[in-house]
This record gives sequence, structure tokens and C-alpha cells, in this order.
Amino acid sequence: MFQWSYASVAAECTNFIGPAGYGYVSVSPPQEHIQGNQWWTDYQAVSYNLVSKHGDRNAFQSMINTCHSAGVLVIVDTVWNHMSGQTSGTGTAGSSFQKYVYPGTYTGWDFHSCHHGINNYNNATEVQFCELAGLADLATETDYVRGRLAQYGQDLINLGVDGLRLDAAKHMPVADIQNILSRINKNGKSIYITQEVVFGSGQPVTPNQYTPVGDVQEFRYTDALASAFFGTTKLSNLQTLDGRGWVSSSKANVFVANHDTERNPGTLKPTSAKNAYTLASVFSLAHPFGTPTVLSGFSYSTTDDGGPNNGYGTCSGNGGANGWLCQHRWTAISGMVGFRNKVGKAAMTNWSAGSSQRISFGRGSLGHVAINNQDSTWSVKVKTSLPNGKYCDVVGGARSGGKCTGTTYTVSGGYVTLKLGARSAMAIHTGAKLS
Ligand code: LAG
Ligand code: CA
Repeated sequence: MFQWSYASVAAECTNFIGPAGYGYVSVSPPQEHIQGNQWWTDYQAVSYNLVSKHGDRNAFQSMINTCHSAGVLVIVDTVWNHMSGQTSGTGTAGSSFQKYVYPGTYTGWDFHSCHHGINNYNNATEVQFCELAGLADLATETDYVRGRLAQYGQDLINLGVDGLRLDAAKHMPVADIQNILSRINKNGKSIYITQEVVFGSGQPVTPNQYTPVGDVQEFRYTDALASAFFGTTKLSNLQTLDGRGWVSSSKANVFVANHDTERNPGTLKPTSAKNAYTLASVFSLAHPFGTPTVLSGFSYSTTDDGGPNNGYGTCSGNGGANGWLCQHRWTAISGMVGFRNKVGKAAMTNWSAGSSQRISFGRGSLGHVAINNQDSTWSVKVKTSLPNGKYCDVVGGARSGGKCTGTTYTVSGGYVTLKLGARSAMAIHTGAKLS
């Protein structure tokens, strides 16, 4: 829930996220940060006082409690690598700071002595000891900094947080992350860790180096989906995603877009032509590879724009409102969350490709999906392991009151007949079967 205020996340956990079956909600950074209207002020930490533009400590705590009551666990975007790039100012909790001097938290010797940006990604020392985007780089190898970051992490865990997205993990040595995490008492819970390690061809710091710590965000997946759904590579080549040198399925956190990639050129965006974003989302939630994350963002005119509506997230029906997009509510995406929850770990079955841009596969005897990423209708009869019966399409509709609001599909004798319009998809599963 990129940039959603904690009060609005809480309401959405109750109103939609919990009932739809999402496992976790991921929220923007809660620590004190520099002031400003841009979304990225969040990533310039000033102290670990939980007063951010998204709400104060009470709002944060109350969001965790409300989401938990709705059956939703909470992941926090955690900034451990750096403090501000801004040279001086006052943070969102009122703390005065200068770059490298954060009174009561850090002073000069808590930072790496390299005070310039990262110019050479082929040099691991520079990647981890110099300044990502000019942000004051914490000396995460020192006992004091490790202790202070662990204290922040402990505070989050004690408030009930269930997972951490480690921002800029690539810019911290793996051993430093392991050390910091080892100092945190998890209170007997298992804490989900996902690490932001952007793959770069030929670079010495790699996503696979971080798998001993937890999940790793696999940006090669995001790139592969973009080129397939834009038609520059074959969608039919995405049957098997293991064995490519990527982070393995059990450790990969995957997404069609995140808040950074959607702002880059040439990437899948909610506004992409030809339904590409929705079709890629259907693929991501249907394919067994990795642990999927769904981005929920907002429309913007410049890539710096902060969240609309004073940061209070709002949706309407199966769409957004007041500038928010609410992808998590889109019929296709929330329908596919139901699909994924129903099929669980069932293996991919009955794969077939009608062309390089038309694919169909099942997930055991629990679900079946088909994607037509071409500009003409695809009529085909495909094999399925679903039991005989009538099923509601969950991409364009849902099952409601014993009827389908969209297309009804009939499975008979191990086959289902499809007629998929241009750039559309279908998915059926045993959780949306008509009795
Ligand atoms: C991340 N992952 O490693 C976040 O996903 C990404 O969104 C963060 O960058 C980055 N790490 C640092 O936490 C974002 C913006 C940057 C922005 C930065 C700090 O993408 O554009 O940099 O947060 O606010 C901004 C300016 C830069 C400037 C820097 C320091 O855009 O031009 O050099 O601030 O003043
Ligand atoms: Ca670093």
C-alpha cells in the first residue's frame, strides 16, 4: 500500500484486504524522515521516532492491530542502509539534523568515510561503502550502528510487525544484515524478510548471496514479464522459471511492478497499453514461481509526486478513488488472489501454448488459467484436470450468490472450451465452482 497513511491502511484491511484473502499488507517507512511533498522523503531517515507523513506511533500501532484483527499480517519497509541525503533540516518528528549528524541517534563516525555516490557497480566495496543516491551511508559493520538498527527493528517487532522489507539490502554486506537480525528477539514468531537486491549483469553483489537471510526480490522476473507482455520475447518461454540462475522459487519475492520500477522507462505500469499490466498480474498470481507481491499505487504527473488526497488512501468498488489506483481491488487481481489461495502449492499441469503469446495451464485439479496476449480472439479447447462442472471466471468476474457475474465455463471430461477476446485472460478454480 505504497504511500497509504496508516489510518487508511487500517480501514482497507477491514474493508477489503482481509476479506479478499491477502496474507500481508506492506506499508511505507514509519521512521522520522525529511520533510517534503515527494514520495521519496520516506527514504531519508532522520531518527527512529515513529512519526512519519503516514502517521504517528499510535496510528501505526492501531493499523497493526486492526490489520491483525482482519487476518492480515504487516510488512514494514525498513531503511537500515542510510540516513538523509539532504544536508540539513528538521524531520517529520521535529528533530534538527545535518547530514552525518542526527542528534541522539548518530554522529560522524557512525558513517562510512566514502562521502561520494556509487559510480562503479562492478566494485562491491563502492556499492556497499559509498553513498546510494548521495544518502549518508551507515557503518553497518560497527557494534553501535548494528545495535541501534536492531533496537529500531526490535521496536517494530514489539509493536507486532510480522515482516520487514529491507530497503537497499544490496548496499549492506550480508553479514551486517545477519548480525543485526540476530540481535532482535522475534518474540517466538517467524518474521518474513524480503530484501531489495536489484540484479545487475556481471556485478559482484548478487541476489543469490542474500538467500541465507530470507527472501530476495527477483527483478529479473519483473523484466522478463515486461518483455513477454510487451511482445518482444515469447510469453510461451515463461513456462519454467527455475534453472535460469534467478533466486530459487522458494526464496524469490516477485512482482509485476514496484514503486521504483513503475517509475522507470520501458517497464510495466498500470497505464501500459493493451491490458499488459493486468495480464501480467494474472500470470504472476497464477504461475507457481515465487512469492508474489501486488503493488497498490496512485496516478501521478511527475515521478516525484507524493500520494494524493493528503496521503489518505481511498478506493471505490473494484477501483480507485481520489487519485489512488487500488490495484489490489481490481477484479482480475483480487480474483487471482482467491485463485492462488485455492491452488496453494499445486504443481503446474496441462501446459499448452496456442502460439508464442497464448498460454494455458492448470494448477493440479484445483485451478486453470489462460492468457491471450494477442490482438485477436483465441478460440480453443484445452485439457484440464478440474472436476466436471460449471465454474465462474475470476479474471473478468466472480461467483456471487450462486451465479457468475462474468463468464461461466463448463468443464467436461477433462476439457474446457475457451473463447478469449484480444488481450484478455480467464481463470477458474474450485473455490468459484457453481454447485
Ligand atoms: C530503495 N531501494 O533500495 C527504494 O526502493 C528507493 O525508492 C529509494 O530511492 C532508495 N532505495 C533509497 O532508499 C528513493 C528515490 C530516490 C531518492 C531516494 C531518497 O528513488 O530518487 O533520492 O529515495 O529520498 C532523492 C533524489 C536524489 C538525491 C537523493 C539524496 O531523487 O536525486 O540524490 O534524494 O538527496
Ligand atoms: Ca551501505
